[in-house]
Amino acid sequence: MKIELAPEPTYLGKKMDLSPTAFGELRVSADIVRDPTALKARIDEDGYLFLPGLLDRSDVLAARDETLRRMSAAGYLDPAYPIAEAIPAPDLKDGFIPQLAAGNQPLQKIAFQGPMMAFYERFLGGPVLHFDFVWLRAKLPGVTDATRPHYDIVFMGRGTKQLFTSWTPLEDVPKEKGGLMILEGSHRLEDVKSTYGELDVDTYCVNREESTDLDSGDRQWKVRVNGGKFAEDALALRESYGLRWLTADYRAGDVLLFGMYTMHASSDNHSRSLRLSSDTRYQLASEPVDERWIGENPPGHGPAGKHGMIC
Ligand SMILES: O=C(O)CCC(=O)C(=O)O
Repeated sequence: MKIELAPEPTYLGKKMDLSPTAFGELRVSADIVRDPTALKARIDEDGYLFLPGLLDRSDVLAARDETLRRMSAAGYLDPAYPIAEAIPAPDLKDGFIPQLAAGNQPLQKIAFQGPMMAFYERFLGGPVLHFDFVWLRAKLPGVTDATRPHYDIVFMGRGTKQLFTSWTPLEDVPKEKGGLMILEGSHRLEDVKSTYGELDVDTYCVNREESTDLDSGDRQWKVRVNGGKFAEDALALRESYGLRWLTADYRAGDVLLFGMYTMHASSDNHSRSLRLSSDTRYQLASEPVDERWIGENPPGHGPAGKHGMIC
């Protein structure tokens, strides 16, 4: 099938400012991948590490195949097209599919064995623990499903803050297909870190009478923390801070790693197919862990993960 891509990336249907002061390419750190001292200096400076080709490309594509096979079996794909084309079922509204990561051996292999784990052990300098939960995503074609700007800390900050995300495209993702974007220098925005960056999306106010969902805190959760996003409009946000959105034409095998206080978002997917990626988390095993994301059936953002507080 012919894949028609828009000539330029957009965010929620709006053209992005592609001038050099507003938009740029991620810095590649493949040359220092075996040098932990240089990697630490680089992530302190940039807030991220872009590691093209860290993973075996054929292993990554095997993870894509298995994920699509599961998606097809679960009715997420349009049966009129070959599975490999990843064309969404006409009524598909949400492509967040962590449930299809459980027991998905090819995906577990790229995320939790081999080069990914070896990299983290070298980078962190000791035995590494990964979250068991896998944020597996199939981002919808169109102009509604771009990821809104956020820090990861608000979703997973109950353990060590020395926690890292690996964003792993499961296929080639050119800019027009809506890959991840990093807001350059956002890990140094102290005003944002000390306000928004202190939130925990699973806390709720036990003393708010308007809530009808005190047991789960669900309703207050959504209202109080805005679903965890820092802003709706990535373009206005960039402009207000005078920073650049950085991204890349990703290839299967690449990994983009970043810290908990690095603002990120994604652009629109202008292809006809779903954009497949996973995001997974790693830390030193000796440090405290956020229990929401550990175990065979992690509680995640469900009722068991909620904390009541006086607001
Ligand atoms: O894949 C995306 O668009 C979002 C990923 C993300 O938010 C993350 O890796 O933390």
